[in-house]
Parts: sequence; C-alpha cells; structure tokens
Amino acid sequence: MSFAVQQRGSLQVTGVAHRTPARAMPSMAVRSSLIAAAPAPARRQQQRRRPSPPVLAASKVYEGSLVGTGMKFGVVVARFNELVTKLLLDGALGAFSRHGVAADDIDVAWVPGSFELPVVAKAMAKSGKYDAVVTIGVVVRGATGHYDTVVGGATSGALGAATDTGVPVVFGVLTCETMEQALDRAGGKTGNKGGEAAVTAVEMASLLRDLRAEGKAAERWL
Ligand code: INI
Repeated sequence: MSFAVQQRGSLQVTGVAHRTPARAMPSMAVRSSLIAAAPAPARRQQQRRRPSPPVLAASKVYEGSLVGTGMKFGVVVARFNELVTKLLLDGALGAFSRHGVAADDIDVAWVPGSFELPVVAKAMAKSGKYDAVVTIGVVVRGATGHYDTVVGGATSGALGAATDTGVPVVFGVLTCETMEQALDRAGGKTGNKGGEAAVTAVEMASLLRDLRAEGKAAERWL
C-alpha cells in the first residue's frame, strides 16, 4: 500500500513558512477504514488517541515569530482594580522588551474600566499605527452585580475590534471569582497573563505580516 501523505513534523518558530519533513503515514481515509475494521476495544483506543490530521506534502505552514523588533503595539489598560492591572501592564511591558520591542514602539492608554477597553482598542487599531493592540483589565465576580455585562462587553468588544479592522486585539482581561485568583494570575502563582497577552500580540502581528507579505491574508480593513 502506498501512502501519499505526510505527517506534520516538529516546527521551529522562525516566522517563515515551513515545509514539513516527510514521514509515511496512512491517509485519513485509509486509517478510518483500518479503525472501522478493528475489534471494538482496539477501535476505542485508536479513537481516543486522535492523531492530528496529516499535512499534505505540498502544504506550507505559517507560524508567527516571537520576535517583535520593529513592530508597534498599543496597550489599553483599565484603572478599575488598578492594583492588579498595573501588575499585568508591567508583565506586558517586560514581555514586549524581552521579545525585542522597543519602549518607544509601545503606547499605553488608560481607561476607567474593562467595559471601556474595546472602544479605545478599536480606535487605536483603526489608526493604522499599530501591528496589534493589547487590552488589559480585571473583572472580579464578587465585586460587581454586573459581572456578566462587563465581561461580555469587554470580550465581544475586543473580538469585534479585531475582526472589524484586521488588526489583532488581544484579550488580556482577567475574569476571576476572587481578588486572590486575580493576583495569582498577575505575577503570582500562575504567571502573568499580561505578559502572555503581549507575547500573543507579537505572534499574531508576525503571522499576519508574513501572510500579507505573500498576499495570503487581506490587508487591514481599517
Ligand atoms: N470594571 C472592571 O474593569 N472590573 C470590574 O470588576 C468592574 N466591576 O466590578 O464593576 C468594572 N466595572 C466598571 C465598568 O467596567 C465600567 O467602567 C462602568 O460600568 C462604566 O461604563
């Protein structure tokens, strides 16, 4: 039996398209028929393993680089729960710096609360001056009767700002049950989500830059 497909190999994060190394693997159709023919316990085991779908030999894989040198970023931060949002902002600025982004290439805008993040994020995205925008906020369920409203507005607003402009708008808003949980995620026990948001912004900006350079993603629709 000859197999005309390959499986995706391990990829380096370089920001360029990769051709994956060849490795003989049965096609999905062939594997499905093998699984269907197997006895039930073996079938269950196969199905649990869920192999990632094979990548065709001719495929080209794009993955954003984590080097942000020369890129420009906007950061919108909520003052509500400022004690924690400041820690998230510090985490984001530190991560940008570690990933090659110059301090001069980052603009920070403060807004009253998380509900106000999207309008400023979208306005910054539409300016055409930024490769990506990061939103930072903290919403604590116990602290508000309108938790769902604030979280829903911030979430859908950030998503809309990104999809309405073609500029990545990264969601660095903590949605927590307690202030303790928020502190854990702002440089405490479970890392700093502000830093993670900044790295996501670099990766997304780089991915779109590479795809656009080859005409494979639409230009920003500002
Ligand atoms: N804003 C937050 O960022 N976090 C919260 O926990 C919060 N609570 O608890 O209400 C909050 N409310 C303010 C809101 O974001 C707006 O600023 C306000 O509703 C005015 O539009």
